[in-house]
Amino acid sequence: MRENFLIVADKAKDYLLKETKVNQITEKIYQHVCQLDPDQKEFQQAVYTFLLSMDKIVDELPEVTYHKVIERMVEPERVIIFRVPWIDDEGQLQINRGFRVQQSSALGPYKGGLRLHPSVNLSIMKFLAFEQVFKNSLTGLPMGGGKGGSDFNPKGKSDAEVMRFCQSFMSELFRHIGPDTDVPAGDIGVGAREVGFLFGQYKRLTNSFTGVLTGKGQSFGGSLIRPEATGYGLVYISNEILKGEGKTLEGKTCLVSGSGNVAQYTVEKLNSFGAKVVTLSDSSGMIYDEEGITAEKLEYVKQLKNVKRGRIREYSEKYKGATYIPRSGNGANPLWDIKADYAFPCATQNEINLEDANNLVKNGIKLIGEGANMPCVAEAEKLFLEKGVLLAPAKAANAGGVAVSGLEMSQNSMRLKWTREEVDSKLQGIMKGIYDNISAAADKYSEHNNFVDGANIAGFLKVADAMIAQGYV
Ligand code: NDP
Ligand code: 2IT
Repeated sequence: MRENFLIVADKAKDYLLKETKVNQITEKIYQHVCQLDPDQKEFQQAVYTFLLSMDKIVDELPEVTYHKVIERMVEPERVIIFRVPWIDDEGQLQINRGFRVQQSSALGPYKGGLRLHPSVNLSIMKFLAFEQVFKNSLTGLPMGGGKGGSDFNPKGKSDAEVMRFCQSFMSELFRHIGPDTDVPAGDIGVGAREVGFLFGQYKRLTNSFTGVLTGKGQSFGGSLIRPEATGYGLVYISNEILKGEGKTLEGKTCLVSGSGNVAQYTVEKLNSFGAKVVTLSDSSGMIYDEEGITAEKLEYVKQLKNVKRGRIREYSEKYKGATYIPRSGNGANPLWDIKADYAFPCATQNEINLEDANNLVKNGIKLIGEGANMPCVAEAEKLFLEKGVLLAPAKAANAGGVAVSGLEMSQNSMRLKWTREEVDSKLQGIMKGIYDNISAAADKYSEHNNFVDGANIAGFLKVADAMIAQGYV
């Protein structure tokens, strides 16, 4: 039954199943998930990889409590699906589907981003909400987990169209969220512009100015460092992991994929640690700049992507030393076949398949820092762990974004604003805390440096204890 999820990379089936010890308790939970929602492949994959870590502890846990809790965790507390009608610039009526998956309120209000991308469906929403619960747990801040979004495609839409969409989306969502209930933020396709439009509409509908969204503009309650937080946090925790092995970022060559929020600030922070980033990408293709993406070039990328909303191809027209390779099909991605020390996938789920992972290993990669959520297929993660590649899993590695969202909530509740230095130093402390926590859990329950198990187990235990204390709800 567990092979179900292997639709993602069918040919790796034998490889994966060969050595995986299947535990009867988690196998039953996985079977149930697959039977309930056989078409939700991304959600099944997220549950599958989580359960592999649970296998390490499940036999030691008292059945009536923790096992039942795992069964409950894979079921969202609430799922809201709604229609989003809007009118385009030509006056045509348009319709999209909106989602909010309120996965867990065990540790605090539901918390997690909104994604606007044509690929959005219930499976993707559920996988993201599921991951968010354990990520938020690892931050140490009082946040539950959720995720939302729509299959609306922001590409090629005018500001006015995006605004009308966001207002319509919030006209339904507002009744399900609130500063003490559910606090959305950005994700793919949702940045400062969209959060602003959503916030404005929430304010009109409720006649209240509250911290109901994070990632807001600086003039109306947004936290300093929130735009930077995911990328910065990714580099901070990667640096901690490398330090643990006596390695550094200084002078090292890095691969970064994507060119949006997470990718941009990952490059910025890698540069400040003295590393050299040689790639970026978008859904159309990738650029390879052997000289490195300097601060000046990065500024160009920010303008290109955030203001002009252009394509990464234009980078190679501006900087002649760079090569552009258009994306072709679903095979190996040439980006992951460039020789480098460290790799930071920062675009989207399953962007590293087994072929890519083999290329990375063949070229001697030393660390994978997951900026995106679930960027590696399960077999790729397994290969990295087996080959001794340091793997910073998304739940820990990209938690800096939601951590600073949590700090934005605190600032909003206190009605004050911390300085850049204050927020950055808290972010560094949180990322160091996550590293300490997941490496201790890895040593205790799994193997040294298995941060995948470390993150899943440390994240899980806190949520489980809270659920048990609250009557298994
Ligand atoms: P953005 O929308 O700012 O950027 C996304 C980037 O990834 C773009 O370059 C986009 O290319 C590319 N991309 C998106 N979808 C695909 C796809 N299906 N195939 C190839 N490329 C794709 O999003 P973020 O930077 O915010 O998010 C990137 C990842 O990081 C996501 O996995 C997100 O869940 C995760 N994340 C984000 C956080 C945040 O605070 N924003 C926090 C934690 C995790 P194109 O322009 O062509 O669409
Ligand atoms: O995946 C994520 O952690 C995010 N998109 C950020 C969520 C948040 O609430 O800041």
